[in-house]
Amino acid sequence: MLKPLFSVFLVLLSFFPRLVTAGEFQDDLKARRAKAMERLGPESMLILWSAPTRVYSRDVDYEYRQDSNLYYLTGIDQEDTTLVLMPGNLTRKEILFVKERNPLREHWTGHILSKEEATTKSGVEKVHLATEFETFIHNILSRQPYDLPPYSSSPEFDIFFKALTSGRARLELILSPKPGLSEPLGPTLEFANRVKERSAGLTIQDATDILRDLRQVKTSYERKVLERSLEISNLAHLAGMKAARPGAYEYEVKAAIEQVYKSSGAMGWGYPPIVGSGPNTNILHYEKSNRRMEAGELLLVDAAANYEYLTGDITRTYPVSGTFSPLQKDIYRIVLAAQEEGMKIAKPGVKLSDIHQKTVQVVKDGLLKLGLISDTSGDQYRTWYTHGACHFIGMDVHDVGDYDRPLEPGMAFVIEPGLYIRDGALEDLAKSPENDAFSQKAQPAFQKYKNIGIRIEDSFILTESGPKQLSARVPRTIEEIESFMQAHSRTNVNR
Ligand SMILES: [Mn+2]
Repeated sequence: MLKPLFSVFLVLLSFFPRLVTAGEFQDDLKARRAKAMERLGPESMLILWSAPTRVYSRDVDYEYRQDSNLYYLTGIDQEDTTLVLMPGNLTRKEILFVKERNPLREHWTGHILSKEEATTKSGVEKVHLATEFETFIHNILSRQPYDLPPYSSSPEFDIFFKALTSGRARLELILSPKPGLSEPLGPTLEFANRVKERSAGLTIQDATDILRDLRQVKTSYERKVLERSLEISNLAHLAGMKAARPGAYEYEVKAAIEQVYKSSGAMGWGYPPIVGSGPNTNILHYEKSNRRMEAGELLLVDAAANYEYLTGDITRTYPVSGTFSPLQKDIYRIVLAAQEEGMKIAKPGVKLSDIHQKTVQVVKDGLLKLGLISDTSGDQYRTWYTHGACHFIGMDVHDVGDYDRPLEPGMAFVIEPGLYIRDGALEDLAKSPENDAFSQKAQPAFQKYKNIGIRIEDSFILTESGPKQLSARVPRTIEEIESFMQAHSRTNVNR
């Protein structure tokens, strides 16, 4: 009886892509570029480059990952792509440069977009070959039209050219984050410097904030894709929980998670899955996943898929044997309460730092009761609560966003308090009489709770009617987790 039902579910899932049509994505890309151009103004030119390919070893590359900003404005995930926006132009406001098709190269490494295909994908009408970019820039900066008939008197580029003449023109590039003084400049800064030396009348500006501000508020198209991305991540977490059991290796859980990503049409992970058992629950970005988990231990899993360039962020910590020990429950309850209090205040007008502060209050009270801190007025809690509770999510798991900007509908973020009773934390405290006293006082509680690391993380999108928890399908409370783990333990014959 279950089988037909399951196939109905699969059929329903396969309908999903039709909810998000190709045309809808292009319309959204056009709207994003229009908004970017509004911010840029008519006297500026924005140039965005694609991400480089990266060598894994010898002649094998890593899987290609497009630059988030370029993908945000073009939807093109091919290397050697450049987007130019010139909002002041009459018709050529958007210009794309793509690499040339090459049958032999395509025989080896796959299809290269034709100019027509690049237009279909991105909605950008004017497409040139990447090899033309140098001439294009040279022409524009010398106030020579490009791609117009010879001796044409078209005013196509007039606004930008006049701005160049009068010294008001701006070249907008992504110049952040800036490299350190002894680090190489990187291609964008080098380009900026070359332009500066050759072209007067042009101010070079950092467009980072323009893209940041746009990406911070998700479009309705992005909201749909992000929801789908998190649906996949939810299923992946459930699969991971089913694979966890005493005697299993961390990588078995990791494999179960990634299997769901790949078989659901996601590109893969949005960040490498963190699957840490026992003492490894205390390693924030643990990547090895080669330890065998033992009965009675906790497993911390922080994982989410990259689906169509949108990534959520979910963490669950659960007992591999199916039941929390009383000591594990003590810590778990604090983290859960902190998260729930944080969730209560996640509303428009609030800042992510307010939510973090709310979690800090709850954590301080809880730690004091367990004897892990002796004073709630200072920073003792930071010994065990070592990171912030909130960050934005989106194209990047720690997405761009202005943290001083109050929350508004369309913003997506996580709430992820965590407590890590890790070896060495008390010894690491700066030497002072106060810290020595604290360390001494906390020692018995530390011995009791040591090696317990717990983080609970959920992804949210703020909608017009309040926050929507996109990871709600993954068991989160002690009761939910225990009943799920027990229902799916290996001893259950119906598994
Ligand atoms: Mn996170």
